[in-house]
Amino acid sequence: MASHNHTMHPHGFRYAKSSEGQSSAMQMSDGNAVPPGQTWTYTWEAPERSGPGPLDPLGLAWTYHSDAAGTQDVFSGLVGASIIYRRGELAKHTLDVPAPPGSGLIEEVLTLFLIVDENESYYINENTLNKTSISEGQLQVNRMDPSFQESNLKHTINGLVFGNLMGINLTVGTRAAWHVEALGNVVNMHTPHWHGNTLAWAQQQAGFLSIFHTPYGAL
Ligand SMILES: [Cu+2]
Repeated sequence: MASHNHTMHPHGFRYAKSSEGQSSAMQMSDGNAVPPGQTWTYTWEAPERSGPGPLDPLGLAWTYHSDAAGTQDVFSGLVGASIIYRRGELAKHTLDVPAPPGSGLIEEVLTLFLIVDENESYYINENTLNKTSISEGQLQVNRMDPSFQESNLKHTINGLVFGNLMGINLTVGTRAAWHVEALGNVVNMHTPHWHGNTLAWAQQQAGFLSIFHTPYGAL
């Protein structure tokens, strides 16, 4: 069970204030802070404008995240994505890659580039004190030590560090769409690079992308 209040706050959708899921929205709604063990149903609508525009790819990925205490929620790992397709496209795509042979589905990959600042995680105390064999009395941690703070910046793709994203398999000769997201604070500037492949991006061919926090891209 969660140890803190959480919410679901979407980007890209239309919603009433009661479905915003953002504590800083300053609106009294139980959906702005859902306590552990409780439930809340959000209603989000995807009007035409939530989907791809005329020059966009076939589907657009939007971020959602918990926002009960701002960045703390994201830096505790509570972040994901929704993809909104052009009308009639959903059934032609699959996030299971590689797609089943002969299915003709468009393979899709979604990668979130995020430097997780664990200094701001809900779990920093627990992780600092309890995840070592050193007893609490013996552990000397200076939270303000710049080196300690730097050591808690975890450079991740889909929440995984040190190359633990085990590889993404796509099928030769199949169309693929690759959604790229970045979130976080100002240090989040990423340049994903596809060695040996080129991408169609904004009506150009590209080998890499420059992305900053919060925007998204689909290739
Ligand atoms: Cu947000």
